[in-house]
Amino acid sequence: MGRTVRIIGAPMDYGANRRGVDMGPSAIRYADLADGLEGAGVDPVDDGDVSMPRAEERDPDADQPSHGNAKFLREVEDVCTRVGDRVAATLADGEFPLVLGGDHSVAIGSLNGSARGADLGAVWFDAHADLNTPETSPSGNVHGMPLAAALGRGAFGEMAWTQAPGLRESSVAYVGLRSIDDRERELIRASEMTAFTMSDIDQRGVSAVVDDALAVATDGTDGVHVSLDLDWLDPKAAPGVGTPVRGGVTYREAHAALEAISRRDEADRMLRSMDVVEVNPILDEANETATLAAELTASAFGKRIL
Ligand code: 6HN
Ligand code: MN
Ligand code: MN
Ligand code: MN
Repeated sequence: MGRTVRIIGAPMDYGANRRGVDMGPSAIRYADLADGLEGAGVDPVDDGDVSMPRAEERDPDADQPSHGNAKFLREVEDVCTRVGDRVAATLADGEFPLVLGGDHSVAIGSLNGSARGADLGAVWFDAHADLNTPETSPSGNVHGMPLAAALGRGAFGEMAWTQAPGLRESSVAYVGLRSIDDRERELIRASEMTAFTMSDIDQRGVSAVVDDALAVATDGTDGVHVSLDLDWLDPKAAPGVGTPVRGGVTYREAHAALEAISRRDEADRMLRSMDVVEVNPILDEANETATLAAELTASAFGKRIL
């Protein structure tokens, strides 16, 4: 018997600067995610979507004076608390939580839930560093802040709901960075995180880089959270994202990377939780990006060509 993978939809767009990313979970399901997972030998169970605060009540600045430059933080808290509780409950039942975004702010919930009572490592596949705080963010969009939130940096130090208790900075590895804000660059350099950029992938190949990222995230931890932001890929392969950055990994490199995750997981079952985020069907071409998201997820769980 394979593992049960519980699919948790988080149709969140409060953390991003454009609508449409809230349709990500539907689009990824429509792209036959469940069939792909079965093909990978795991047993998918769909847990449905967590509920969202009503769009009519959206007001980025309403009654949130103490949160500085972080839009819709109260809505993000509402959603991420529910995501975190579902992730923690899924793990307590011995199942694997797979969170479908939604914008990347949902990872605040995934990390919080996965790091309750466990030492967690994280591998962050992203063009962006997502390390802004309400103080440093140039946009105010919380999807550019989830790692800072989980690590309790800046104003997030006062917000217990954002924090991932068992996540140590030194157990976080980025893969594929290529768009970093100036303040984030300083923060990364001063941090204990490991950052592999696109240049590292160019020079060493994606499989070797992912193996190194996994070495960082597994060292002294109970398991690894994989966060897959689809803008990690080149926009040619994944056009349906809100913040595309050219120069990302190809379709083949992306598959090789997630296959490297599954090879390691086959050896020591280190994969603990995962989120797949930033798919925006409105910006997509014929559901190509959602289809890729579903395929890459299946690859992470061990789906092979032969
Ligand atoms: N994402 N660094 C930029 C910001 O607004 O903070 C972009 C963030 C993009 C976040 O794609 O998950
Ligand atoms: Mn089944
Ligand atoms: Mn991101
Ligand atoms: Mn990104």
